[in-house]
Amino acid sequence: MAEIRKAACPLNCWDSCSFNVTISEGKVVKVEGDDTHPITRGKICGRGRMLEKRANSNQRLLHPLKKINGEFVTISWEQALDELAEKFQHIKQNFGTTAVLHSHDYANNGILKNLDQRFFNCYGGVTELYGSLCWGAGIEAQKWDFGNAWSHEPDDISNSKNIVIWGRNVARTNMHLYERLLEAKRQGIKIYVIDPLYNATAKLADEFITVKPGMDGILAAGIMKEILRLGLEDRNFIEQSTHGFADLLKLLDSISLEKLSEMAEVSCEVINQLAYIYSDKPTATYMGLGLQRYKNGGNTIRLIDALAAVSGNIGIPGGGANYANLQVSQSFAFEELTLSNRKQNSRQFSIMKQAEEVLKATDPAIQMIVVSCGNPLTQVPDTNIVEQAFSSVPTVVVLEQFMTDTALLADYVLPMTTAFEEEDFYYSSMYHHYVNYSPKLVSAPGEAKPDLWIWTQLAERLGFGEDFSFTRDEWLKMTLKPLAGAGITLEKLKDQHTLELPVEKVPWSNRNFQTPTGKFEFTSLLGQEKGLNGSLTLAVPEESKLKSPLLALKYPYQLLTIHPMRSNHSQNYHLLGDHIKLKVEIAANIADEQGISNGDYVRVWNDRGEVKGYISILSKAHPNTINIDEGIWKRLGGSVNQLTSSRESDNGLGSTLYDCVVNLEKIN
Ligand SMILES: Nc1nc2c(c(=O)[nH]1)N[C@H]1C(S)=C(S)[C@@H](COP(=O)(O)OP(=O)(O)OC[C@H]3O[C@@H](n4cnc5c(=O)[nH]c(N)nc54)[C@H](O)[C@@H]3O)O[C@H]1N2
Ligand SMILES: Nc1nc2c(c(=O)[nH]1)N[C@H]1C(S)=C(S)[C@@H](COP(=O)(O)OP(=O)(O)OC[C@H]3O[C@@H](n4cnc5c(=O)[nH]c(N)nc54)[C@H](O)[C@@H]3O)O[C@H]1N2
Ligand code: SF4
Ligand SMILES: [Mo]
Repeated sequence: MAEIRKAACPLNCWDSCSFNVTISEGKVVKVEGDDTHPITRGKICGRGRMLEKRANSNQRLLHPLKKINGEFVTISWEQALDELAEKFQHIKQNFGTTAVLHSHDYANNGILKNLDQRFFNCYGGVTELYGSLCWGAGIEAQKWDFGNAWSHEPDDISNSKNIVIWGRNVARTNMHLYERLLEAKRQGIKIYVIDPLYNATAKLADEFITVKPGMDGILAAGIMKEILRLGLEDRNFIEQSTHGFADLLKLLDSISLEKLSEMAEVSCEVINQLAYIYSDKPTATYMGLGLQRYKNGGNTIRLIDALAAVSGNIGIPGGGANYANLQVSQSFAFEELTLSNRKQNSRQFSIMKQAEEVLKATDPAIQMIVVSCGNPLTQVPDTNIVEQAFSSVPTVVVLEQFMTDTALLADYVLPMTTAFEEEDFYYSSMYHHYVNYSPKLVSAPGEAKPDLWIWTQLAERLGFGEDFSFTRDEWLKMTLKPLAGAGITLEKLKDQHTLELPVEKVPWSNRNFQTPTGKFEFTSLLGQEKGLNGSLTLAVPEESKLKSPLLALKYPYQLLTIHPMRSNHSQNYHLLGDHIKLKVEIAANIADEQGISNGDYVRVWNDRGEVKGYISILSKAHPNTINIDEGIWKRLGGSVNQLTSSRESDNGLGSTLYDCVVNLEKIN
């Protein structure tokens, strides 16, 4: 007899959907949307539905594996855990705990997935990664400007007069915002899309504005310059609630509108039009993460924030400089969960440069890498160096569901459960502020185990078992403690399945910013305290003709590697079938210049590496722009990160994945 139960999407996504999962004979047979969820309202995407296929796939890892003489052999859990515990002890005694590197990312949004940090802290503190491949530059930028990265609640969008979707591929990556855009359009709200690619969201827009990749800050500066020339700025907000406006004026006076227009490759007429749109309040800005994956990424987000401030769109219903919503993750008891005070030693590597850091580490050199919830061989920039680094370390341990590119390089591969095989609750700090409970629905195949089970088993063997002697209920209650005052308890969450977190629905409406001056900061004191340039600048991408003219001559095209439609990063490619081909999308001018047609086989390369794939011409993309969706596996022609750079963003905390120039030629 089939049974339908509520569950939640575990994937790293804006939307954090609630599910109705059909179970029959102990197996998940169908994943559908739960129409009682106030935001996701019964609709889910193909990645969510594919979780059934992921769970039931015959490619699942079922037993612990150990590589012996280059071949994986099945071993027992007992042997795997005993050997690993012994290695942890040996490393601690002979090299110190920071000889272990914990490499992880955001593969799963379950709260208990953070317990890996508790394990490594209790072990004594390992080498950890800081920064984020995903959104780091922008988060830091908003901390400088507002003191925090908070967004308006989804319902607030109906208060807008204009909506600017700035570098977010909403139709593909954030489907429930797309639903809201459709409603907004019916309501008569105007929608503008600013993007180098004419994506599915652009099709819905009243106007599509194409911009040179990485030049959005320059465009925002142009719009501010026009607003000020026309006297359309919000004087009250600027005078009462901001710091450093004189510095901004000086910056805008240092350059002409024509020059800004030429740099951004957006006409003065369009800039003028955008000045009126921003002043016709309330105008909401929804930024994506694409536009900050550049060397100048932090500054770009800061200039867009500044535009929202100058035009008076901060702290008002229907406005906002919406990027991430850290109010969500800030609701839980992370300290108590992860026990960072238990760490005796620590060392940090940048997540972008983890491979280079491994290769040059001494005192101590890295003896073991443990990978949880990530696939660095495919997802971290400059793949060839990542491969070299991971191959150079004596022991690599990968906790995985499938034999990924990273797992293939490992010495130990430990088989993990998928979301429906363990209990947790799920949240996302990207869009809405609801949490979803997800019970264990089915048993795991073979000997697959939850991450938490592994940390618990290893902790026992290493003598800190009591730090892990909690039941799932106790762990979940621990994380929810700060929410007791708001009436949020585990019992209520289990009973109601989806709960709304207490957040500011229109952040900064009281104009109490969390910055050192308590104001919105055009010139950031926090940035200055960190020894960085806290002033806004007119910075451009590192790999651009303005910054690196010789490089741009050799590599005339800008490569974007945006998120794929049918996969969350690398997670589904192996399930989509072996006919999958790497698609190279190119702007029409490139096809014309090189005499290339749809379907042609090409090589795309730069000094870091090359990939090969099949052409698809984008008639409306910004000139000289190429896109290859990220996430594709080595055996299918990837990773595209063979081409990308491990450089960090201006504020040190973000990646520069889209700040990448390449050349391209037709091959046979
Ligand atoms: N289908 C699908 N959805 C996903 C994911 C997935 O892998 N697949 N991943 C999830 C995760 S982890 C994340 S971080 C989010 C990311 O969500 P998004 O931010 O929407 O996704 P990206 O693919 O990073 O890039 C988005 C857009 O930025 C544009 N862009 C790139 N460079 C620039 C620029 O310089 N200026 C401007 N204006 N636009 C630019 C691209 O053309 C693209 O349209 O998506 C989440 N949702
Ligand atoms: N070129 C390029 N590179 C990018 C990006 C880009 O836009 N362009 N985007 C970047 C962004 S935004 C992000 S967020 C990162 C994402 O980088 P990752 O998080 O490394 O990417 P995923 O493909 O989601 O890989 C996660 C792996 O974790 C496994 N996994 C899933 N659930 C669990 C679990 O519960 N436990 C364990 N142990 N493993 C699990 C999956 O099988 C998968 O192999 O990639 C970044 N890399
Ligand atoms: S991947 Fe995102 S949109 Fe798709 S089902 Fe999961 S949370 Fe919803
Ligand atoms: Mo991400």
